[in-house]
Amino acid sequence: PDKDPDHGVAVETAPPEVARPPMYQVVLLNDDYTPMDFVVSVLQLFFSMNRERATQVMLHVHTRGKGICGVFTREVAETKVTQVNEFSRKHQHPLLCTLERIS
Ligand code: TYC
Repeated sequence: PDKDPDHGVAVETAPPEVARPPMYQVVLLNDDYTPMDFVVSVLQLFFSMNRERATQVMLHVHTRGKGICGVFTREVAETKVTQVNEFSRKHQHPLLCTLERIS
C-alpha cells in the first residue's frame, strides 16, 4: 500500500468564483394614519430591531417619507414585504413597504 499517495506534488488551483446574488432593500413608506407605536412594533417583529433602533428608523420614515428596513436577497425581501403588508392590513393600518433592487 502507498503510504504517501500524493507523492508530494502540490497542485495550485484557481480560487472558486462565487457569485454574489442581487440584493434588495426593503423600504418602509410614511403615511398619515399608522400609529408610531405600530410601526415600531413592525420593525421589531419583522426586522429584528431593538426598540431604540426601531424608533430611530420609524422617526426617519416619519420625517423623510421613506426609509430602509434592511437589505436581503430577493426571496427574503419579497417575504418581508408580504408579511409586513399583510400584518398591517390585518390590523387595519395603511402602512406599506416595498422592495428596491440595489447594486
Ligand atoms: N406618520 C405616522 C404618524 O404620524 C407615523 C408613521 C411612521 C407611519 C412611519 C408610517 O412608515 C411609517 N402617526
